[in-house]
Amino acid sequence: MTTFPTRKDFPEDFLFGVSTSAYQIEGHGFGAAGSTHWDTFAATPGNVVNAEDGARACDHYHRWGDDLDLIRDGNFDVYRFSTSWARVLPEGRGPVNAEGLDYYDRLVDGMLERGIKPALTLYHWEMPSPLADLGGWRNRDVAGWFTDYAEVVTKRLGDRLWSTATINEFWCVAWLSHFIGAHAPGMRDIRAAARAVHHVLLAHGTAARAMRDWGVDNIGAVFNFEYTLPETDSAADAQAATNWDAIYNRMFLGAAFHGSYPDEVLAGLAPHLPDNWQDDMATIAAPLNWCGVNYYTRKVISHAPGPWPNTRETVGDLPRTAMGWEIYPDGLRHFLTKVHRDYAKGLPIYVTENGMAAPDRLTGGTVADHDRIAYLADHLAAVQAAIAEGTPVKGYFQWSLLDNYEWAFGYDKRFGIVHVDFDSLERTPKASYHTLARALSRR
Ligand code: IFM
Repeated sequence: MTTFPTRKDFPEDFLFGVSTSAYQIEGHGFGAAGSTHWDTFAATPGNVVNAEDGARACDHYHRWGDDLDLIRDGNFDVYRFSTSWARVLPEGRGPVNAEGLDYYDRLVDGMLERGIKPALTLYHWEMPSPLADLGGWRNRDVAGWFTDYAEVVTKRLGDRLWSTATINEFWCVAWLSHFIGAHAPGMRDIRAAARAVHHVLLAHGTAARAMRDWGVDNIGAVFNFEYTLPETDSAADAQAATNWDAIYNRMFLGAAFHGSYPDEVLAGLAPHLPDNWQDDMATIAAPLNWCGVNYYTRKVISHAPGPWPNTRETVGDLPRTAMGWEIYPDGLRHFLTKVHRDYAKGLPIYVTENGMAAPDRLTGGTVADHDRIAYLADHLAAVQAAIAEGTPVKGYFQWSLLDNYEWAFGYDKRFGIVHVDFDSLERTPKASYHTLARALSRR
Protein backbone atom coordinates (compact mmCIF):
# COMPACT_ATOMS: atom_id res chain seq x y z
CA MET A 1 0.00 0.00 0.00
CA THR A 2 1.12 3.56 -0.74
CA THR A 3 2.09 5.66 2.30
CA PHE A 4 -0.63 8.19 2.98
CA PRO A 5 0.53 11.54 1.55
CA THR A 6 0.21 14.75 3.51
CA ARG A 7 -0.48 18.34 2.54
CA LYS A 8 3.28 18.95 2.37
CA ASP A 9 3.58 16.48 -0.51
CA PHE A 10 1.47 18.77 -2.74
CA PRO A 11 2.08 22.26 -4.12
CA GLU A 12 1.56 25.14 -1.67
CA ASP A 13 -1.66 26.33 -3.36
CA PHE A 14 -3.21 22.85 -3.69
CA LEU A 15 -6.69 22.66 -2.10
CA PHE A 16 -8.31 19.73 -0.35
CA GLY A 17 -12.06 19.39 -0.04
CA VAL A 18 -15.01 17.09 0.46
CA SER A 19 -18.03 16.78 -1.83
CA THR A 20 -21.71 16.12 -1.17
CA SER A 21 -24.95 16.82 -3.01
CA ALA A 22 -28.25 18.26 -1.86
CA TYR A 23 -30.68 15.39 -2.50
CA GLN A 24 -28.27 12.81 -1.11
CA ILE A 25 -27.91 14.41 2.33
CA GLU A 26 -30.35 17.25 3.06
CA GLY A 27 -33.66 15.53 3.64
CA HIS A 28 -35.79 16.68 0.74
CA GLY A 29 -38.97 16.37 2.78
CA PHE A 30 -37.94 19.35 4.93
CA GLY A 31 -38.25 23.06 4.20
CA ALA A 32 -41.07 23.17 1.62
CA ALA A 33 -38.98 21.82 -1.27
CA GLY A 34 -40.92 20.80 -4.39
CA SER A 35 -41.17 17.28 -5.77
CA THR A 36 -38.33 16.02 -7.98
CA HIS A 37 -38.07 13.24 -10.55
CA TRP A 38 -36.04 11.24 -7.99
CA ASP A 39 -39.02 11.23 -5.59
CA THR A 40 -41.30 9.68 -8.20
CA PHE A 41 -38.61 7.40 -9.66
CA ALA A 42 -37.99 6.01 -6.15
CA ALA A 43 -41.73 5.57 -5.58
CA THR A 44 -41.97 3.35 -8.65
CA PRO A 45 -41.38 -0.33 -7.80
CA GLY A 46 -38.09 -1.82 -8.93
CA ASN A 47 -36.13 1.38 -9.49
CA VAL A 48 -34.37 1.88 -6.13
CA VAL A 49 -33.24 -0.66 -3.53
CA ASN A 50 -36.03 -0.82 -0.91
CA ALA A 51 -37.80 2.00 -2.82
CA GLU A 52 -35.84 4.43 -0.62
CA ASP A 53 -35.87 8.14 -1.38
CA GLY A 54 -34.15 11.29 -0.11
CA ALA A 55 -37.01 12.57 2.08
CA ARG A 56 -34.96 12.33 5.28
CA ALA A 57 -31.49 11.28 4.08
CA CYS A 58 -28.90 12.55 6.61
CA ASP A 59 -31.10 15.45 7.78
CA HIS A 60 -28.28 17.79 6.85
CA TYR A 61 -31.04 20.41 6.45
CA HIS A 62 -31.18 20.68 10.25
CA ARG A 63 -27.70 19.39 11.16
CA TRP A 64 -25.65 21.43 8.70
CA GLY A 65 -23.82 23.32 11.46
CA ASP A 66 -22.44 20.14 12.99
CA ASP A 67 -21.57 18.84 9.52
CA LEU A 68 -19.65 22.02 8.67
CA ASP A 69 -17.79 21.61 11.99
CA LEU A 70 -16.73 18.15 10.77
CA ILE A 71 -15.39 19.68 7.56
CA ARG A 72 -13.49 22.36 9.48
CA ASP A 73 -12.11 19.87 12.01
CA GLY A 74 -11.08 17.57 9.16
CA ASN A 75 -8.79 20.42 8.00
CA PHE A 76 -10.46 20.67 4.59
CA ASP A 77 -10.11 23.93 2.66
CA VAL A 78 -13.17 23.72 0.43
CA TYR A 79 -16.66 22.24 0.63
CA ARG A 80 -18.24 21.20 -2.67
CA PHE A 81 -22.02 21.25 -2.12
CA SER A 82 -25.03 21.61 -4.38
CA THR A 83 -28.23 23.60 -4.26
CA SER A 84 -31.45 21.77 -5.02
CA TRP A 85 -33.39 23.33 -7.89
CA ALA A 86 -36.72 22.17 -6.42
CA ARG A 87 -35.87 23.51 -2.95
CA VAL A 88 -35.18 26.94 -4.42
CA LEU A 89 -37.97 26.87 -7.03
CA PRO A 90 -40.57 24.23 -6.05
CA GLU A 91 -42.27 24.49 -9.46
CA GLY A 92 -38.90 24.59 -11.24
CA ARG A 93 -39.59 28.20 -12.29
CA GLY A 94 -41.69 31.04 -10.99
CA PRO A 95 -42.07 31.63 -7.24
CA VAL A 96 -39.00 31.26 -5.06
CA ASN A 97 -39.20 29.24 -1.84
CA ALA A 98 -37.72 31.85 0.49
CA GLU A 99 -37.11 29.26 3.20
CA GLY A 100 -34.99 27.22 0.78
CA LEU A 101 -32.90 30.14 -0.44
CA ASP A 102 -32.42 31.41 3.14
CA TYR A 103 -31.18 27.96 4.11
CA TYR A 104 -28.44 28.06 1.44
CA ASP A 105 -27.58 31.60 2.49
CA ARG A 106 -26.99 30.43 6.06
CA LEU A 107 -25.06 27.41 4.81
CA VAL A 108 -22.66 29.57 2.79
CA ASP A 109 -22.19 31.99 5.68
CA GLY A 110 -21.57 28.99 7.93
CA MET A 111 -18.75 27.86 5.65
CA LEU A 112 -17.15 31.28 5.61
CA GLU A 113 -17.40 31.58 9.41
CA ARG A 114 -15.43 28.33 9.64
CA GLY A 115 -12.83 29.34 7.07
CA ILE A 116 -14.16 26.92 4.42
CA LYS A 117 -14.41 27.98 0.77
CA PRO A 118 -17.90 27.36 -0.73
CA ALA A 119 -17.81 25.46 -4.05
CA LEU A 120 -21.34 25.39 -5.49
CA THR A 121 -22.78 22.90 -7.97
CA LEU A 122 -26.07 24.04 -9.46
CA TYR A 123 -27.38 20.70 -10.73
CA HIS A 124 -26.67 17.43 -9.00
CA TRP A 125 -29.56 15.46 -10.48
CA GLU A 126 -32.87 16.51 -8.95
CA MET A 127 -35.04 17.83 -11.77
CA PRO A 128 -38.21 19.49 -10.38
CA SER A 129 -41.24 17.32 -11.20
CA PRO A 130 -43.25 20.08 -12.96
CA LEU A 131 -40.36 20.47 -15.42
CA ALA A 132 -39.96 16.71 -15.72
CA ASP A 133 -43.65 16.69 -16.75
CA LEU A 134 -42.68 18.97 -19.63
CA GLY A 135 -39.93 16.60 -20.73
CA GLY A 136 -37.12 17.72 -18.41
CA TRP A 137 -33.77 17.48 -20.20
CA ARG A 138 -35.55 16.37 -23.41
CA ASN A 139 -37.19 19.77 -23.76
CA ARG A 140 -35.01 22.46 -25.35
CA ASP A 141 -36.59 25.06 -23.05
CA VAL A 142 -34.63 23.51 -20.18
CA ALA A 143 -31.68 25.71 -21.15
CA GLY A 144 -33.71 28.79 -20.24
CA TRP A 145 -35.29 27.23 -17.15
CA PHE A 146 -31.87 26.22 -15.85
CA THR A 147 -30.37 29.64 -16.54
CA ASP A 148 -33.23 31.33 -14.67
CA TYR A 149 -32.62 29.04 -11.70
CA ALA A 150 -28.88 29.79 -11.88
CA GLU A 151 -29.73 33.49 -11.77
CA VAL A 152 -31.84 33.16 -8.60
CA VAL A 153 -29.10 31.20 -6.83
CA THR A 154 -26.02 33.14 -7.92
CA LYS A 155 -27.63 36.55 -7.43
CA ARG A 156 -28.23 35.57 -3.79
CA LEU A 157 -25.05 33.59 -3.03
CA GLY A 158 -22.61 34.66 -5.74
CA ASP A 159 -20.84 37.36 -3.73
CA ARG A 160 -19.59 34.68 -1.29
CA LEU A 161 -18.93 31.66 -3.52
CA TRP A 162 -15.43 30.45 -4.24
CA SER A 163 -16.49 28.59 -7.39
CA THR A 164 -19.65 27.71 -9.31
CA ALA A 165 -20.17 24.57 -11.39
CA THR A 166 -23.12 24.24 -13.74
CA ILE A 167 -23.71 20.47 -14.01
CA ASN A 168 -22.43 17.46 -12.10
CA GLU A 169 -21.64 14.44 -14.32
CA PHE A 170 -23.25 15.10 -17.70
CA TRP A 171 -23.02 11.40 -18.59
CA CYS A 172 -25.21 10.41 -15.66
CA VAL A 173 -27.70 13.22 -16.27
CA ALA A 174 -28.14 12.33 -19.94
CA TRP A 175 -26.96 8.79 -20.70
CA LEU A 176 -27.41 6.78 -17.51
CA SER A 177 -30.85 8.34 -17.08
CA HIS A 178 -32.25 8.34 -20.65
CA PHE A 179 -30.41 5.52 -22.47
CA ILE A 180 -29.46 3.00 -19.79
CA GLY A 181 -32.47 3.85 -17.64
CA ALA A 182 -30.81 3.28 -14.26
CA HIS A 183 -31.38 6.80 -12.92
CA ALA A 184 -34.39 9.13 -12.96
CA PRO A 185 -36.32 9.54 -15.20
CA GLY A 186 -35.48 5.92 -16.07
CA MET A 187 -35.82 6.11 -19.83
CA ARG A 188 -34.29 3.73 -22.36
CA ASP A 189 -34.71 5.51 -25.65
CA ILE A 190 -32.06 6.74 -28.07
CA ARG A 191 -34.01 9.82 -29.18
CA ALA A 192 -34.61 10.82 -25.56
CA ALA A 193 -30.94 10.25 -24.79
CA ALA A 194 -29.72 12.28 -27.79
CA ARG A 195 -31.91 15.20 -26.80
CA ALA A 196 -30.90 14.99 -23.13
CA VAL A 197 -27.22 14.94 -24.15
CA HIS A 198 -27.58 18.02 -26.29
CA HIS A 199 -29.87 19.98 -23.99
CA VAL A 200 -27.86 19.43 -20.81
CA LEU A 201 -24.86 20.78 -22.69
CA LEU A 202 -26.90 23.67 -24.05
CA ALA A 203 -28.14 24.46 -20.53
CA HIS A 204 -24.56 24.38 -19.28
CA GLY A 205 -23.27 26.72 -21.99
CA THR A 206 -26.22 29.11 -21.79
CA ALA A 207 -26.00 29.39 -18.00
CA ALA A 208 -22.20 29.67 -17.96
CA ARG A 209 -22.29 32.57 -20.42
CA ALA A 210 -25.13 34.31 -18.58
CA MET A 211 -23.44 33.92 -15.20
CA ARG A 212 -20.26 35.44 -16.53
CA ASP A 213 -22.27 38.42 -17.80
CA TRP A 214 -23.73 38.84 -14.30
CA GLY A 215 -20.24 38.93 -12.82
CA VAL A 216 -20.00 35.38 -11.44
CA ASP A 217 -16.39 34.23 -11.60
CA ASN A 218 -14.51 30.96 -11.26
CA ILE A 219 -17.09 29.04 -13.33
CA GLY A 220 -16.54 25.39 -14.21
CA ALA A 221 -18.27 22.10 -14.93
CA VAL A 222 -17.84 18.57 -13.61
CA PHE A 223 -17.37 15.57 -15.91
CA ASN A 224 -17.14 11.91 -14.94
CA PHE A 225 -14.76 9.41 -16.47
CA GLU A 226 -14.21 5.66 -16.58
CA TYR A 227 -10.95 4.25 -17.87
CA THR A 228 -12.07 1.97 -20.71
CA LEU A 229 -10.44 -1.08 -22.19
CA PRO A 230 -11.61 -3.89 -24.49
CA GLU A 231 -12.17 -7.37 -23.07
CA THR A 232 -10.16 -9.05 -25.85
CA ASP A 233 -7.99 -7.87 -28.72
CA SER A 234 -10.69 -8.64 -31.28
CA ALA A 235 -11.62 -5.82 -33.65
CA ALA A 236 -15.23 -6.00 -32.45
CA ASP A 237 -14.28 -5.54 -28.80
CA ALA A 238 -11.88 -2.74 -29.71
CA GLN A 239 -14.68 -0.90 -31.53
CA ALA A 240 -17.06 -1.45 -28.61
CA ALA A 241 -14.51 -0.02 -26.16
CA THR A 242 -13.90 2.95 -28.46
CA ASN A 243 -17.65 3.62 -28.61
CA TRP A 244 -17.94 3.40 -24.82
CA ASP A 245 -14.99 5.75 -24.37
CA ALA A 246 -16.45 8.21 -26.89
CA ILE A 247 -19.85 8.29 -25.19
CA TYR A 248 -18.59 8.30 -21.64
CA ASN A 249 -15.29 10.16 -21.71
CA ARG A 250 -15.21 12.33 -24.82
CA MET A 251 -18.74 13.35 -25.87
CA PHE A 252 -19.45 15.95 -23.18
CA LEU A 253 -15.87 17.13 -22.82
CA GLY A 254 -15.51 17.52 -26.61
CA ALA A 255 -18.70 19.54 -26.83
CA ALA A 256 -17.89 21.76 -23.85
CA PHE A 257 -14.27 22.46 -24.81
CA HIS A 258 -14.17 22.09 -28.61
CA GLY A 259 -17.79 22.60 -29.64
CA SER A 260 -17.96 19.20 -31.37
CA TYR A 261 -19.15 15.64 -30.81
CA PRO A 262 -16.81 12.68 -31.51
CA ASP A 263 -17.34 10.89 -34.84
CA GLU A 264 -18.05 7.60 -33.05
CA VAL A 265 -20.95 9.32 -31.27
CA LEU A 266 -22.37 10.96 -34.37
CA ALA A 267 -22.30 7.55 -36.11
CA GLY A 268 -25.16 6.47 -33.84
CA LEU A 269 -26.67 9.63 -32.43
CA ALA A 270 -26.80 12.07 -35.36
CA PRO A 271 -30.27 10.98 -36.63
CA HIS A 272 -31.72 11.54 -33.15
CA LEU A 273 -30.21 14.91 -32.26
CA PRO A 274 -32.47 17.98 -32.43
CA ASP A 275 -32.68 19.80 -35.79
CA ASN A 276 -29.87 22.30 -36.36
CA TRP A 277 -27.95 21.07 -33.34
CA GLN A 278 -24.76 22.35 -34.97
CA ASP A 279 -25.95 25.93 -34.40
CA ASP A 280 -25.77 25.43 -30.62
CA MET A 281 -22.20 24.21 -30.43
CA ALA A 282 -20.66 27.67 -30.07
CA THR A 283 -22.96 28.41 -27.14
CA ILE A 284 -22.14 25.05 -25.56
CA ALA A 285 -18.39 25.72 -25.76
CA ALA A 286 -18.63 28.59 -23.28
CA PRO A 287 -15.33 29.78 -21.77
CA LEU A 288 -14.67 28.16 -18.40
CA ASN A 289 -12.24 28.86 -15.57
CA TRP A 290 -11.63 25.28 -14.50
CA CYS A 291 -12.53 21.67 -15.27
CA GLY A 292 -13.73 19.13 -12.71
CA VAL A 293 -12.81 15.44 -13.02
CA ASN A 294 -14.82 12.79 -11.16
CA TYR A 295 -13.11 9.42 -11.22
CA TYR A 296 -13.81 6.11 -9.49
CA THR A 297 -13.11 3.07 -11.68
CA ARG A 298 -12.27 1.42 -14.97
CA LYS A 299 -14.62 -0.55 -17.21
CA VAL A 300 -13.89 -3.60 -19.39
CA ILE A 301 -16.09 -3.53 -22.49
CA SER A 302 -16.98 -6.18 -25.05
CA HIS A 303 -18.98 -6.20 -28.27
CA ALA A 304 -22.74 -6.61 -27.96
CA PRO A 305 -24.74 -7.71 -31.00
CA GLY A 306 -27.62 -5.50 -32.09
CA PRO A 307 -27.91 -1.77 -32.65
CA TRP A 308 -25.30 0.92 -31.96
CA PRO A 309 -23.38 1.44 -29.69
CA ASN A 310 -22.80 -2.37 -29.43
CA THR A 311 -21.29 -2.15 -25.95
CA ARG A 312 -21.51 -4.54 -23.02
CA GLU A 313 -19.90 -4.18 -19.59
CA THR A 314 -17.93 -7.25 -18.55
CA VAL A 315 -16.21 -8.29 -15.35
CA GLY A 316 -12.55 -7.32 -14.99
CA ASP A 317 -10.06 -8.97 -12.66
CA LEU A 318 -9.00 -6.13 -10.33
CA PRO A 319 -10.06 -5.81 -6.67
CA ARG A 320 -13.45 -4.15 -6.33
CA THR A 321 -15.30 -1.77 -4.07
CA ALA A 322 -18.72 -2.46 -2.52
CA MET A 323 -20.24 -1.01 -5.71
CA GLY A 324 -18.51 -3.79 -7.65
CA TRP A 325 -16.28 -1.13 -9.24
CA GLU A 326 -12.71 -2.14 -10.07
CA ILE A 327 -9.99 -0.15 -8.31
CA TYR A 328 -7.63 1.34 -10.88
CA PRO A 329 -5.81 4.46 -9.59
CA ASP A 330 -3.68 4.97 -12.70
CA GLY A 331 -6.88 5.77 -14.59
CA LEU A 332 -7.08 8.99 -12.59
CA ARG A 333 -3.58 10.02 -13.66
CA HIS A 334 -4.54 9.11 -17.24
CA PHE A 335 -7.62 11.34 -17.31
CA LEU A 336 -6.04 14.29 -15.53
CA THR A 337 -3.24 14.30 -18.08
CA LYS A 338 -5.59 13.75 -21.01
CA VAL A 339 -8.06 16.44 -19.99
CA HIS A 340 -5.21 18.92 -19.72
CA ARG A 341 -3.48 17.85 -22.94
CA ASP A 342 -6.52 17.45 -25.22
CA TYR A 343 -9.28 19.67 -23.82
CA ALA A 344 -8.80 22.11 -20.95
CA LYS A 345 -5.27 23.19 -21.81
CA GLY A 346 -4.15 25.99 -19.51
CA LEU A 347 -7.05 25.66 -17.07
CA PRO A 348 -6.79 24.47 -13.49
CA ILE A 349 -8.12 20.93 -13.10
CA TYR A 350 -9.74 19.70 -9.90
CA VAL A 351 -10.48 16.13 -8.90
CA THR A 352 -14.03 17.00 -7.88
CA GLU A 353 -14.95 13.46 -6.73
CA ASN A 354 -13.03 10.36 -5.77
CA GLY A 355 -13.75 7.75 -3.12
CA MET A 356 -15.17 4.30 -2.54
CA ALA A 357 -18.13 2.47 -1.05
CA ALA A 358 -17.17 -0.13 1.56
CA PRO A 359 -19.09 -2.51 3.82
CA ASP A 360 -18.30 -0.33 6.85
CA ARG A 361 -19.25 -1.54 10.31
CA LEU A 362 -19.46 0.64 13.40
CA THR A 363 -17.92 -1.35 16.25
CA GLY A 364 -16.87 0.02 19.61
CA GLY A 365 -17.47 3.57 18.42
CA THR A 366 -15.12 3.35 15.42
CA VAL A 367 -15.15 2.31 11.78
CA ALA A 368 -11.86 0.74 10.67
CA ASP A 369 -12.21 1.51 6.94
CA HIS A 370 -8.65 0.60 5.99
CA ASP A 371 -9.60 -0.29 2.41
CA ARG A 372 -10.87 3.26 1.92
CA ILE A 373 -7.66 4.70 3.37
CA ALA A 374 -5.64 2.62 0.90
CA TYR A 375 -7.92 3.65 -1.97
CA LEU A 376 -7.51 7.34 -1.14
CA ALA A 377 -3.74 7.02 -0.70
CA ASP A 378 -3.36 5.30 -4.07
CA HIS A 379 -5.51 7.87 -5.87
CA LEU A 380 -3.71 10.79 -4.22
CA ALA A 381 -0.47 9.22 -5.46
CA ALA A 382 -1.99 9.20 -8.96
CA VAL A 383 -2.71 12.93 -8.58
CA GLN A 384 0.92 13.49 -7.57
CA ALA A 385 2.04 11.56 -10.65
CA ALA A 386 -0.13 13.75 -12.90
CA ILE A 387 1.30 16.90 -11.30
CA ALA A 388 4.81 15.52 -11.82
CA GLU A 389 3.94 15.13 -15.53
CA GLY A 390 3.13 18.83 -15.70
CA THR A 391 -0.65 18.69 -15.33
CA PRO A 392 -2.08 21.69 -13.45
CA VAL A 393 -4.13 19.77 -10.89
CA LYS A 394 -5.04 22.32 -8.25
CA GLY A 395 -7.22 20.40 -5.83
CA TYR A 396 -8.74 17.12 -4.72
CA PHE A 397 -12.22 16.56 -3.27
CA GLN A 398 -13.06 13.32 -1.53
CA TRP A 399 -16.51 11.78 -2.13
CA SER A 400 -18.11 11.93 0.33
CA LEU A 401 -18.27 13.60 3.72
CA LEU A 402 -21.20 11.48 4.93
CA ASP A 403 -22.69 8.09 4.18
CA ASN A 404 -25.71 9.13 2.14
CA TYR A 405 -28.42 8.32 -0.40
CA GLU A 406 -26.60 6.46 -3.16
CA TRP A 407 -29.37 6.94 -5.75
CA ALA A 408 -30.67 3.62 -7.14
CA PHE A 409 -28.79 1.79 -4.36
CA GLY A 410 -30.67 3.66 -1.64
CA TYR A 411 -28.81 3.76 1.68
CA ASP A 412 -27.10 0.44 1.08
CA LYS A 413 -23.73 1.73 -0.14
CA ARG A 414 -21.55 3.75 2.22
CA PHE A 415 -19.18 6.26 0.60
CA GLY A 416 -18.67 8.51 3.65
CA ILE A 417 -15.57 9.26 5.67
CA VAL A 418 -18.14 9.89 8.39
CA HIS A 419 -20.49 7.04 9.32
CA VAL A 420 -24.19 7.87 9.54
CA ASP A 421 -26.59 5.72 11.54
CA PHE A 422 -29.71 6.05 9.41
CA ASP A 423 -31.99 5.40 12.41
CA SER A 424 -30.52 7.84 14.95
CA LEU A 425 -28.71 9.97 12.31
CA GLU A 426 -25.70 10.02 14.61
CA ARG A 427 -22.42 10.84 12.86
CA THR A 428 -19.21 8.95 13.69
CA PRO A 429 -15.98 9.91 11.91
CA LYS A 430 -14.33 6.81 10.41
CA ALA A 431 -10.62 6.00 10.47
CA SER A 432 -10.34 7.54 6.98
CA TYR A 433 -11.64 10.88 8.33
CA HIS A 434 -9.00 10.88 11.07
CA THR A 435 -6.29 9.91 8.57
CA LEU A 436 -7.25 12.78 6.27
CA ALA A 437 -7.51 15.24 9.17
CA ARG A 438 -3.97 14.37 10.25
CA ALA A 439 -2.62 14.48 6.70
CA LEU A 440 -4.18 17.89 6.05
CA SER A 441 -3.25 19.53 9.33
CA ARG A 442 -1.24 22.72 8.88
CA ARG A 443 0.40 22.43 12.29
O1 IFM B 1 -22.97 9.36 -5.17
C1 IFM B 1 -22.49 9.63 -6.44
C2 IFM B 1 -22.55 11.11 -6.74
O2 IFM B 1 -23.83 11.61 -6.59
C3 IFM B 1 -22.07 11.40 -8.14
N1 IFM B 1 -20.81 10.76 -8.41
C4 IFM B 1 -20.65 9.39 -8.05
C5 IFM B 1 -21.06 9.16 -6.62
C6 IFM B 1 -20.89 7.68 -6.25
O3 IFM B 1 -21.69 6.87 -7.06
